[in-house]
Amino acid sequence: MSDDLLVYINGEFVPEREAKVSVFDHGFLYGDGVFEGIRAYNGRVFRLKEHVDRLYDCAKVIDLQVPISREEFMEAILETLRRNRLRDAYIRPIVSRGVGDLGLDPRKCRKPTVIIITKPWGKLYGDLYEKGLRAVTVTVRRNAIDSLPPNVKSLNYLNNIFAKIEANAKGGDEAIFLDHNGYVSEGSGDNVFVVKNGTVCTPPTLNNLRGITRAATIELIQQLGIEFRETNIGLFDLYSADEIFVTGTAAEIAPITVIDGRTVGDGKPGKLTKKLMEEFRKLTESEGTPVYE
Ligand code: PXG
Repeated sequence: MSDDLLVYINGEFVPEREAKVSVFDHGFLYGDGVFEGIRAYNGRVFRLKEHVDRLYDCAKVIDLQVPISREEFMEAILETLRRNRLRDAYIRPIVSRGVGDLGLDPRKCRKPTVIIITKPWGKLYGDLYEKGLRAVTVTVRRNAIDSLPPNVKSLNYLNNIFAKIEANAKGGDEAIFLDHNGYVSEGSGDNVFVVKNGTVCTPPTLNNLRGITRAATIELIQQLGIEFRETNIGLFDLYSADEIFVTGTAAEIAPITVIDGRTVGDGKPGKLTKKLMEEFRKLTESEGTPVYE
């Protein structure tokens, strides 16, 4: 069934089996490109414009000109969902530098490659939304902000994969990065929040991805009248937190109940975390760009 799904490649819809890129594409050779992760809930795409805007911002930062307009990109995403008759889906837009030669020089790549993959999708962490995730901080530091800024959702995710490998080895469900100053940065594929004495805190976005779910969560926190602070977070704050949760398109809002072997709060998903999970579910059910109307 999944084999019949169509993938958008440079304006054409190609069956998954035949959806291929050149070995000379610099996205493949060097991780030279950018991507997004978007969700559709019940026939509506959540925060479509925000995701496409971030994709174009990231492309700009790596000096990559996306060959179609933002409007065309959004329409291509909707059309890919329609062709695949999907209502609940994970959407993966990719823009790579395109086909070049074996040299690094991006000027050799004449035309960026644009790909949109869509897949049926459920919950990333299964029953861990009730039980909570075990998180571990990792030795590998988040990419320095003055080398590959973590704000760029680039195709070069080795830093994140390093973190995931380490988390796997340590028996963690998710890795938490520190930056080179020892400040909490983010998870391998999500942003981090801590709750202490009723105040929700998350790091400013200089050392992490400007998560769309992070932004939506902050809106919910403020609408609910919960105290909120954007502030640097250290290991002390992490280990002494009443609640910890992560946010991401794939993860949604997921509670962390163990951090580096220490029990968070009473070891169950926290009260504010559960409230935000509930409100986030309502939000994804009530807004979004309609795919089929
Ligand atoms: N930080 C990083 C490093 C991410 O990759 C987020 C935060 C959350 O951002 P959004 O906008 O989604 O709220 C991400 C999201 C996965 C996976 O398998 C996750 C992401 C990308 C690819 C895969 O969990 N990114």
